[in-house]
Amino acid sequence: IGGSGTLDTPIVLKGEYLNKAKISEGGKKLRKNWTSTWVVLDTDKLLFYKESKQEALTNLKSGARTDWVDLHGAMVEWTTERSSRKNVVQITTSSGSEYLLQADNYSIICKWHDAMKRTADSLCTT
Ligand code: I3S
Repeated sequence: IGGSGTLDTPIVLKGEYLNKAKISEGGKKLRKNWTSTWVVLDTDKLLFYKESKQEALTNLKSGARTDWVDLHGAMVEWTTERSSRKNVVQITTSSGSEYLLQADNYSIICKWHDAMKRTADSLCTT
């Protein structure tokens, strides 16, 4: 895939509601707080929106984006240790922040795991 979106106009490879918890920032542990979040996978980053899917899709530019993750140098892996929940994927950024993404449906989260891993791996050459 050539190019990448900007923060205001991401190239949406994938968008779905997932449960998200940020568990550390810059190496510092945070209190875990699971929230249902509209997650967008762009060609080089993940974006999180707190609005509904419809609002997020029609208004990607808005201030509804709560956070984003640079996938350059990020590690994407399954974890059974960081949560008692099932189907949890951990994303560790190059700046030392850690996020957990989870869905009860295995097939849904499995596709996210594969897509995020593929995206992060593809960035090694760009
Ligand atoms: O990794 P932790 O600290 O056991 O995560 C649990 C806590 O965040 C808990 O909230 P309190 O901080 O109020 O204890 C949450 O309710 C749990 O969901 C967290 O564990 P899971 O296993 O669900 O990720």
